[in-house]
Formats: sequence, structure tokens, C-alpha cells
Amino acid sequence: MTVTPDQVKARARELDFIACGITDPSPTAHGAELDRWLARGYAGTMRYLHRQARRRKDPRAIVAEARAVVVVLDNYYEEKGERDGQGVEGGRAQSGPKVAKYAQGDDYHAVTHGRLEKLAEFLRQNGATVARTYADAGPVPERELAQRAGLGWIGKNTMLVRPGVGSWFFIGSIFTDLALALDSPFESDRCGSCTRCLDACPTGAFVEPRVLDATRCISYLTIEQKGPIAGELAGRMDGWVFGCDACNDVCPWNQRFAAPTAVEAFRPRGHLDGADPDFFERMDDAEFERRFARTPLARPGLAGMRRNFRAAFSRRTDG
Ligand code: B12
Ligand code: SF4
Ligand code: SF4
Repeated sequence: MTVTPDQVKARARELDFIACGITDPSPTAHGAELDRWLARGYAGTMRYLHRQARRRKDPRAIVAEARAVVVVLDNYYEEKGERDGQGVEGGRAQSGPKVAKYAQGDDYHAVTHGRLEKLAEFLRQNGATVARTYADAGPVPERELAQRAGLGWIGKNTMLVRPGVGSWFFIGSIFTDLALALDSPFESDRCGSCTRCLDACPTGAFVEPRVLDATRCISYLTIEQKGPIAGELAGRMDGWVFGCDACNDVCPWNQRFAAPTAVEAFRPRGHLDGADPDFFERMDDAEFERRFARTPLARPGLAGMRRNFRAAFSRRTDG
């Protein structure tokens, strides 16, 4: 049985993925950048990125039998979010808690992964004996594979940006032994002279265009890092309590092209509607578990969310 790339892409569209491209698992062109990034300590406590480096640089080592990688984009954008209606102005500190858009709906890992599995099943029905799925988990250099599959360019904020779409999407991939025809890489850089994302970062986390010191990124500080948030950074969090959207919000490609997701499960659930600064201080473990176990907020846990609220509501002291 054979399947064409067009049939795979049509199935991806039926599953509400907004784009699909195909590349191979050959070594990435930017392995040296990854080594330099890790050596400079920009991964902080994300030790898994060091452990996965060899496979990120050479994706053939991820799934030995793979001959092609099917890459999909999963739009999570929704205009109405928890941060709307709370007087967010010019990205400055506000009184309400701000949750990054990608985390306002159901747990995205499950939502993207479930539909990715259906696409993998389609490949199996059409002759694949290997069709392994990855979405934000595993040693996959997702943005580079997506760029190579023709889906967009890597912007100065390090996001994969797609013309006519922007960057409000997750990336998923399927490593398969099907020999599918490959797409051409997306070669141009559409950022031009724009530097909006670099200028907008509240913590100054960009060392240079396309190089992010993750240890200064609010997303890392509120989700990945354990332990306290250093005072110098805590004072700059601008009300973000889980993740951060500042370098995506200002991107002209998002401002012009973002369109609401067709995936119901990504719609905002109002996890923190009406939450005041003491919201988590009053809560015990049982209540946190009951209300947040199936949301992205479960990752930092109750202690982490208390820490995030304290930091996000603290004031900057260095002017
Ligand atoms: C670790 C991680 C983080 C870290 C570090 C982020 C970073 N920029 O490195 C932290 C916790 C800070 C983070 C934050 C966020 N993340 Co994150 N994160 C990842 C993860 C797991 C690994 C990324 C990684 O390897 N970083 C190491 C650096 C060195 O690699 P890289 O940024 O991919 O850069 C490579 C290329 O850019 C290339 N390169 C360098 N220069 C050039 C130049 C050119 C021209 C080209 C072509 C390539 C190239 O070389 C690098 C090495 O391979 C990926 C999932 C995955 N498996 O890839 C998700 C992922 C990148 N994150 C994602 C998201 C959504 C976010 C947030 C928006 C969430 C939020 N709202 O808070 C923020 C955005 C912050 C930002 N500006 O990046 C999405 C991005 C989707 C997209 N449109 O690009 C991903 C792909 C998850 C997913 N499956 O959807 N994240
Ligand atoms: S997510 Fe926020 S803190 Fe992180 S790099 Fe982007 S603007 Fe800076
Ligand atoms: S804000 Fe400007 S520089 Fe940054 S990713 Fe978007 S277009 Fe590129």
C-alpha cells in the first residue's frame, strides 16, 4: 500500500492541524549552536537538554528505522483569554495574574498528542510499520525539523513563525519508516530589520537574536525551575504567573494573522479567573489537586504557583 504526501496532509487537515510538512531525520544544520548554548549554561536546570543533545543534533538516533518525519502545527490561539479584560496595557505590570495562552485550555500535551496518534494510525493503515509520535516531549529538535519541512522560519525570538499564520501553535512530529517525498526547507528569514520581540522581553532574556538565555525567561522561571525566583528577575515579571507571551504578542506576524483555533479543548477554561494575590496561599493540596490536576498548572504544583504569584506581584526595585 502506498500513500502520497498530499493524502497525509489532507488527513492532518481533517484532524485540525493547520499545516503539515515532511522532512527526513538527517543531522540538523545548527548542532554547533546547540552545543554553544548548552556550554554557556543557558539551559539552567533543564539537564535533560544536555542528555538529549546527541539525538537533537542527529535525529536518526531518535528512531533508527525512520526514513521520514511528518511535522504538524497545532494552532492554540484564542482571542479571549484570562489576561483579557484585566487592563493589560503596553505589557506593563498589572494587578491580575497572566497565564500564557498555550496553557489556558486543557493540557496541550494530551490534546496535540491524541490527534497526532490518529495521524500515526493513518500512516500505519497505509503501510508504515513504524510511526512514533512526539509533541514537546522527547529529544526532537522540533523547530528545526519544522523549518526543514518548509513550515516557516525561526524568528529572532527563537519561535517558528509561519507566513500568513504567526507563531501561536505547537509543533508535533511523527517518525516513520514510510519513504515519503520530502518538502523543501523554508529558506528565507522574514524578520527583516524588526526587533520588537527582543525589545519587549521584560527580563532581557535574549542575549542576541535567536539566542535565549532560558534562565532569565519567565516561562522557565515559572514552569521549569524549582526553588525561589531571584529578586532581580521576580521584580520584572509583569504579572505573569505561568509562562509568558510578551515576545509573541508583539510579533507583527501574530498581530496581523492570528486566527482562533478550531480545537475546542484549547479554548480558555478560566483557570485563574478572579484570582487575587493570595489565591493559592488560601488553598490546600487537596483543593489544588481537585481544581488543577488536569491543567498545565499542575506542573509547578501548589508550592510552585505560590512562588509564582509572590514573584509576579512583587514590585521592581531598580527603577
Ligand atoms: C526547552 C524549551 C523551552 C525553554 C527554552 C526555550 C528556547 N528558546 O530554547 C523555555 C522554558 C524557556 C521555553 C519557553 C517557551 N516555549 Co518552549 N520548548 C522547549 C523545548 C522542549 C526544547 C527547545 C530547545 O531545544 N532549546 C534549545 C535551543 C538552543 O534550541 P532551539 O531554540 O530549538 O534553537 C535551535 C534552532 O533555533 C537552531 N538555530 C539557531 N539559529 C538558527 C538560525 C537559523 C536560520 C535556523 C534555521 C536555525 C537556527 O539551532 C538551535 C539548536 O538546534 C521545545 C520542544 C522541542 N522538543 O524542541 C519547546 C518549544 C520550543 N516551546 C514552545 C513554546 C510554545 C514555548 C513558549 C511560547 C511557552 C510560553 N508561552 O511560555 C515559550 C517561548 C519562549 C521563547 N522565546 O522561546 C514551542 C514553540 C512552538 C513554536 N511556534 O516555535 C515548542 C516547540 C514546544 C512544542 N512542541 O510546540 N521553552
Ligand atoms: S517568553 Fe517572555 S520572558 Fe521568555 S523570552 Fe519571551 S518575552 Fe522574554
Ligand atoms: S517580532 Fe519581529 S523580529 Fe521578532 S520574530 Fe516577529 S518578526 Fe521576527
